[in-house]
Amino acid sequence: MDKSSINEDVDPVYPIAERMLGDHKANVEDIVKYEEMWESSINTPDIFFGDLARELLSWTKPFERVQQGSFHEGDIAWFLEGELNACYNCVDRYALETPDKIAIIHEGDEPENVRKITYGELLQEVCRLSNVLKSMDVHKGDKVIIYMPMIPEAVVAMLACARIGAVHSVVFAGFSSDSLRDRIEDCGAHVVLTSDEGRRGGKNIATKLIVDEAIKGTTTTTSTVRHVLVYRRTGSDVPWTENRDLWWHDEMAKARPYCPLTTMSSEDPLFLLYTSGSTGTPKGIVHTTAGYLIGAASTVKYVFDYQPGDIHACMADIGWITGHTYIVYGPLALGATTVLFESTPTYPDPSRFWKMVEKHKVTQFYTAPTAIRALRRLGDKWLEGIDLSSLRVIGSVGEPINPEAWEWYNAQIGKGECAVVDTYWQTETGSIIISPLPGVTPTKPGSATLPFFGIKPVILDPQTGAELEGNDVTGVLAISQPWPSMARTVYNNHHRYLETYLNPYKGFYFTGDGASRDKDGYIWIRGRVDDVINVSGHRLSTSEIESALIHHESVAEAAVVGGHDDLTGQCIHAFTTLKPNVEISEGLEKELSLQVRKVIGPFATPKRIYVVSDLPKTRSGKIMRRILRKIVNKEHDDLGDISTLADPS
Ligand code: 6R9
Repeated sequence: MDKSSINEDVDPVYPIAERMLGDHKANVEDIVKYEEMWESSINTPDIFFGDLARELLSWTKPFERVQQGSFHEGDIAWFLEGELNACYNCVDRYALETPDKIAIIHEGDEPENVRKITYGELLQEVCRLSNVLKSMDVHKGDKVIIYMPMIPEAVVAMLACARIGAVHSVVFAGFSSDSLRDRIEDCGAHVVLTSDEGRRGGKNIATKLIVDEAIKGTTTTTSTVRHVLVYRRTGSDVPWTENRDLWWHDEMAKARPYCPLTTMSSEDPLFLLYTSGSTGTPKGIVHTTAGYLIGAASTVKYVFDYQPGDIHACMADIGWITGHTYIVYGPLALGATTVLFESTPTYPDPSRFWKMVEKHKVTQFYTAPTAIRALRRLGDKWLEGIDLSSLRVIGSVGEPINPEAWEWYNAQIGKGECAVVDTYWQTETGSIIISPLPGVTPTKPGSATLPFFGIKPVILDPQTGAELEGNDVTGVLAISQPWPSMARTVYNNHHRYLETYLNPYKGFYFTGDGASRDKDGYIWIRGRVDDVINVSGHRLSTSEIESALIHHESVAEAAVVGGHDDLTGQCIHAFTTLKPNVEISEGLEKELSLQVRKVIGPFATPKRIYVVSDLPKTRSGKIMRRILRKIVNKEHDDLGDISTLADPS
């Protein structure tokens, strides 16, 4: 984040939040009540979360102990001995009570294509698909890959897995076949759910073709995909492998619209989601059933101040954690109506989001700073004549939001009458961990403000690991006690879980982000302190991009660093050296860029590729990315200590 543009000295501002009051009663009355609740969530978590878990979830067998385990041991577990089913909690109980209530509003790629699905219909669809999965020999604990566009069937797929205890792993449909293959192999899935094609921004996306390519290249014997279930979205011709590929509609037509629920223990895994870390291959983050659901449901209730009748619209993709928690599990666990958006903020024009808010009378709207910045730049004329008065809470997530974007969002979208929630969290935290509460927390543009219930943030000295107490401190952000929705492990690699999150600072969960606590105790997130780059809220590791480049036949070495970008927050700068006897050819940079797109996906395309004669290295041969980072961010005068450089010139 550009530090020059933020001002921590501003006094906290109480949001007008008139719309919080109106017909609705806020879920937390005021800041004093918040403080009381937060204290009790920290000091007596067994009581606080025990009560919350009984209030928000339905159990087939009550839990006997609220929590056990510690950061020291890495053996955290919540709601022990309890049994429940996530699908029952998100679908059945509302289908029984209010079958005609709309569960999902699907706003298709073309604005006129809107589909509404009731809780009653959702239950039938989920049951049918659960039976189809069973007929494909999917059992409790098996992994299922979902590689689908933003259509209701993708949500049905997640819930059907949850119903029968299969562990879904949704892969963002912007990932390449190589990335998809890595994920299929890592989790050993036998079944992939996809569509013939996707539609986004008026263009077709060849999802089935990418799945075919991913499977063709599979190398291990354990991950041989037995079946690909294909939903017909566009009707285009797609290649077909007899016996392996099955049409969704054919199989669904054969299946019974009721499927019994599989009982799950609180700590049974609900899903895997791959995310980039600072080293090596992506990690399969494991979330468990009860703790994750509590985090999802309670943050929709408190951070988005959910009230019955609300229309909750999260603009993320279900391939990312934000889509899991705030399109699917959180809103549905509360019986809300959730909006599933298939298109882009600028298709067919930049009024798309706002016309959608008006059309569906959206009450909670949640998007990323990149989208806010882009729409702000395109001008306010795209807002003219559109009624946004249904909105009460507008949220931001994924990267630091600069105060100018915050102010625009507040004034132009919230009209100064909505609560603006800058929500900080991660794939690993499962749900929001630092955020204002609507109508309760005084806000400061650019600060995620105060911790959610059960979260005790600390700022540590990055070198010594000592806790920096009091206010006005800057360091790395860690959390000092376990909370229900935190990831439990990295799939098949608990060692990596410990090494990444719990061992860097013993006794703490390490977020990987830098942060300050200002004079009022407010948290300001400074961005990643590891080798993770955040482009438009998409998390990428520098080493993944480097290894994609090194696979190119001409490249000898590669070093990737994040540069500042006004629109996307960060952007990718890639430095490469060529193998001996390879000449720089015309179009080489383009070729290297294509290489990254092919290996990872289009969203990982470097903004700049520099072919250089040498990279700055220490005498022991380590590439000094720190220096490259300063160069791309135009901080030449402040290269820091370069005494260890082998060749300072
Ligand atoms: C939910 C999500 C996590 C990383 C995280 C941090 C950045 C997310 C933020 C934010 C500043 C916010 N991040 N929210 N930075 N302010 N409100 O985005 O998960 O994809 O795992 O990314 O995103 O750097 O560590 P994920």
